[in-house]
Amino acid sequence: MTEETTYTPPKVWAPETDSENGGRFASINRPISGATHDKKLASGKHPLQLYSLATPNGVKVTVMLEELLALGHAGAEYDAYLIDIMQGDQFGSGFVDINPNSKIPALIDNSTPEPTRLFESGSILLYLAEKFNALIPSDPAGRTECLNWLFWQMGAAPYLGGGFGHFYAYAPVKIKYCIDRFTMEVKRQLDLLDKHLANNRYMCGDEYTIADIAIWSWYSVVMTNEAYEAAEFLDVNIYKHLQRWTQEIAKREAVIRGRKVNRSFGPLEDQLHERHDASDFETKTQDKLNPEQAET
Ligand SMILES: N[C@@H](CCC(=O)N[C@@H](CS)C(=O)NCC(=O)O)C(=O)O
Repeated sequence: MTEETTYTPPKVWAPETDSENGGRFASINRPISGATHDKKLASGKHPLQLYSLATPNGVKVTVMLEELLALGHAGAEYDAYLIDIMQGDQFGSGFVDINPNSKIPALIDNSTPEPTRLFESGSILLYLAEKFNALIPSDPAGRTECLNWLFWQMGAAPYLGGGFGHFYAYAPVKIKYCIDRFTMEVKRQLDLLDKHLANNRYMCGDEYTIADIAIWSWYSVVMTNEAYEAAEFLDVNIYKHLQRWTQEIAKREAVIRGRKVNRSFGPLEDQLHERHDASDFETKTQDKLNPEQAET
C-alpha cells in the first residue's frame, strides 16, 4: 500500500513546507491569489497585446489571431510577449492587472475607447470572433452549436490536463485510482469527438470555427503523443475520425504559424518567443537568433 492511500487529511489543510512531494509544479502552486512582485508589462504598437505561452490554452489564441490575419483582418495585428509560468511571470503585478487568475493567455485590446482586458481562452476566442465577425457561424442555430462545443471544451480540458495529464504524467507517484478515473473520462471524450467527427468535417459541420480551434489545440497534442506521452496508453489510433480532423487542421498555414508563437520548448525553428510582425516567422525564430545553439 502506498503512502498516499493511507493519508489521513488533517482537520485544517496547510501547504507542505517541503516541496519535494509537490511534483513538477510545486514551485508555482500557491493557495492564494494575487501578485508576488511588481513588474510592468512591455507593450508594442499593435491594437492587440498578448501575454502568453504556447501551451494548448495559449495556442488557441495565437492560432485564432493568425487565422484572422490570414482572412485579411488587419485589426488583428498583435504583439505577443512570452510569459514563463515556471519562472512565476504570471504573478507579476502587470500580468495580474490583466488576469487576476494568474494564468496565460491574457490579452489587451487597445483599439477600444479604453483598453479592454481579456482572460480565459474561451472568452478571448469569443471576443475576437465577435469583434471581427469571423470563425463563428452567423445563423443563430450554427452559432449556438459552435458555443456548445466551445464551452464543452472549456469544461472538458481540465479533466484531460488537470486530471489525466497530471496523474498519468506529472504526479510524483502513480495512483491507480486517479489514473483509472481520468483515463475513463478522457477516453469517453475522445470517443465523443470521434463519433461527432464521423458525420461532420469540422465540429460545426462544414464551417471551421473557434470550436475547432479550441478543441484542436488540446486534443491534437494527445493524438500526436506530444502531450503526456500517452498516445499508446490511450490507444488513440482507434479514433479514426478524430485522427483525420487532427491532421487536416494541422496543415493550415495559420495553425502552423500560431503554434510557433510564444513557444519556448521543442525544435528551435518552431520557437518564436516574441512576435511583433509577420516577418518574425522568417527571421526571429530561435534557430535564427541563436545559430550557434542550432548547430549543437
Ligand atoms: N481556463 C483557463 C486556463 C488557463 C491555464 O490553465 N493556463 C496555464 C497554462 S496552460 C497557466 O497559466 N498556469 C500557470 C499557473 O497555474 O500558475 C483558460 O482556458 O484560459
